[in-house]
Amino acid sequence: MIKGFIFDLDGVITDTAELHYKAWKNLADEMGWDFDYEINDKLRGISRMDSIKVILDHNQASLDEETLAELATKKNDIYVSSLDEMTSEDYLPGAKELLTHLRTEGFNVALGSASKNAIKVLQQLNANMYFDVIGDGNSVSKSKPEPDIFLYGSEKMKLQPDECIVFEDAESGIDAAKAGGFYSVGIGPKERVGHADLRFDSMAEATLFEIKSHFKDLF
Ligand code: G16
Ligand code: MG
Repeated sequence: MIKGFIFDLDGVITDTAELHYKAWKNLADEMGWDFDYEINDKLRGISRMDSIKVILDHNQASLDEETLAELATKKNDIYVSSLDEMTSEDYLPGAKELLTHLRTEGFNVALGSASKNAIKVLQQLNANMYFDVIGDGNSVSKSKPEPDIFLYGSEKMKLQPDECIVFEDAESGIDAAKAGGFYSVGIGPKERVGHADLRFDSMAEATLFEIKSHFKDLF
């Protein structure tokens, strides 16, 4: 029986991927590193420090941990200031409607984001009221594809993993949901989230009606 939902933030509730891209691009240009949208897509759902390592590997470069941390902080400063522009108009189409519907039907709802800036993003969107539990990059130490962030959410909601559906736009996020024993909904192309139990191209199609129709034995 499904009693709860756990939502990833970036790429599911709002599209911060573009803002992350601009901030990484800014740093990469300064460092003379190659960085494009294809690599940016590989950073979906993974932590800031893991992200900079992916960029470094792509450029066959190596730097000590301390320099890496400094550069990641620099990128983060650019990213965080770009969040000031975000408003309550910046939900991905369909996201606010689904969150509202889940509230009216009385489901438990948690956030399960890898971002350490999730609170700021929720504030900018004015989205706090949709969540009973906030799990973010500060809640657990092991990031996706480990299931810890989703297990944090289900435990706080006092639910078992198989009573929850996880929404994710990242390959590593669907891997994490599966590793934890959750049902999963992938948002995005088949090549990225085709291994989810159910997939939609975008949140606009992810209505509660569609979800209930697919997982009909679980409602
Ligand atoms: C998000 C993004 C990732 C980002 C990560 C950490 O995860 O998708 O690209 O690297 O957060 O973000 P921050 O640097 O703000 O801590 P999610 O899980 O919300 O998709
Ligand atoms: Mg995401």
